[in-house]
Amino acid sequence: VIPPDVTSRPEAIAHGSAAAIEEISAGLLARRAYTSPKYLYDSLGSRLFEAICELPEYYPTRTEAAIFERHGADIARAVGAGSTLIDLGAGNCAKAASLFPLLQPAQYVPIDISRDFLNDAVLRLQQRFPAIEMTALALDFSSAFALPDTVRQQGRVFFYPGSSIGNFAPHEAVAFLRRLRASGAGECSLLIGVDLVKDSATLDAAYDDAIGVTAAFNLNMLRHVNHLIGSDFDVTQWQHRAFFNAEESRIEMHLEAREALVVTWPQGERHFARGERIHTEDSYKYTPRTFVELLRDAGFAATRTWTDDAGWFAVVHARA
Ligand code: AVI
Repeated sequence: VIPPDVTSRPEAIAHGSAAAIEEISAGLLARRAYTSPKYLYDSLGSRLFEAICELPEYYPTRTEAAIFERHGADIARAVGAGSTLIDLGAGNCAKAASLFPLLQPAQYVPIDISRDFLNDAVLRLQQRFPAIEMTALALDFSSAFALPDTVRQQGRVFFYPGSSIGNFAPHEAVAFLRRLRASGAGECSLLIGVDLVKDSATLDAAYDDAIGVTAAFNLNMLRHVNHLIGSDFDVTQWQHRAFFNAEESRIEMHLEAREALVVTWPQGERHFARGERIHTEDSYKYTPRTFVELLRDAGFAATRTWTDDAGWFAVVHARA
């Protein structure tokens, strides 16, 4: 199966809106059907992703944490104390909060699309860390955004952990990082986690775990799409497929039809042959060199990279 044209995937569309319906329909009707990976994340999908992070096969979360544990002092020196830590996709803010004692930011700026979730998390965090000024921003940082004046200008550090950058195609990642640099308005830096190329058996297992949590995460997208566009996907007719595409240096996730079937929704219908797939996510894997090149392309230089002993994951600090 040839992957879909990822360049044509718009990323900044509100869920359930007419634009979302149009976007999902276009993907389902494309010659090689695809959906944007953002539709993996309804409330069940987000909880399934949290469960993925605890799986023995899914090494990125714990490997990144181990790098911060081991090289924390060095990373903190590179970032500098008294920074303005801008947390992209902060969620419950737990990852950044675990680094506060180490990084000692003067201001913490968590950004997430979910306002209620964010406000609750920040209220609790402010009580634990009263000395850190906190400014929560509910916005979609995947499209262009401007930081308000309440965000301090000096020492801005964009924090983007978890290798979420891997869910962008490389050219999209460059465009995204360039936009970040522009919204940093002047001197800023980036503290970012990135998953590295490794043997394909390890990669395949991380995205196709033995107890089927990742399969459930992928299949749940069909229920989310049913909810958003009124389609009649039957999840029992589909199976999870995930594999490393070495040529493209990415894990691909697909849903594959177990039998010939038809899916209908108010704006369209699509026949799927047995074995036909919907491409649901890419997760690009880099080498330290290819990732530093990508950062340079985006205007970030003077990088420092820390990895684990096995070279499975990297944390990179780069200056704009
Ligand atoms: C969020 N993102 C970094 C995950 C990844 O590894 O690409 C999403 C994921 N998809 C399947 N498992 C995890």
